[in-house]
Amino acid sequence: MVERTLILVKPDAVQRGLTGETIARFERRGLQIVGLKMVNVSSALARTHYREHVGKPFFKSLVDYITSVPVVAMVVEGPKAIELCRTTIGATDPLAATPGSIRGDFGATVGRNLVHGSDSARAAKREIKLFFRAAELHRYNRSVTRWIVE
Ligand code: ABT
Ligand code: MG
Repeated sequence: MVERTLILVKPDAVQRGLTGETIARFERRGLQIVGLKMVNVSSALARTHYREHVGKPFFKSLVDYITSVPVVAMVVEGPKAIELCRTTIGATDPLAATPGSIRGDFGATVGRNLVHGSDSARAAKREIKLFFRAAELHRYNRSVTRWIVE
């Protein structure tokens, strides 16, 4: 089943120069990037995006963090992309994340965990809409992925 999911390269990853590395992990996994841009996350967008965490003790620092500097937002497509991306990203707490995952290789604390990936089909649909207009998403064209010798 081909799915789309929202990935955010969070402020700490952007500032540490891990944008390319992060994008490469998804590309090399065999997934396609169908939307990509840098976004200054407003406080309103942060609150909507993380609405399930409203009221939790870490909510304010979460909003401060995600709005601190621009993030790189992308929509990634592929078979079971939602679960595949979550596995590629690793567990929420980098301490528990498997080495080989992004958080397992580059992360240290849950409050600076580098990457976001939608956690369900419902969340993916909602979050993609928050960050991208339909016209900003592209259909992947398999006919241009191989050399054509004329
Ligand atoms: P996201 O991909 O950012 O949604 O992380 P993930 O889905 O792996 O984890 P969840 B549970 O959604 O956490 C959202 C953000 O809240 C931060 N957080 C979470 C804390 O700072 N302390 C906590 O105890 C928990 C549970 C980490 C997540 N990301 N950020 N930034
Ligand atoms: Mg989450």
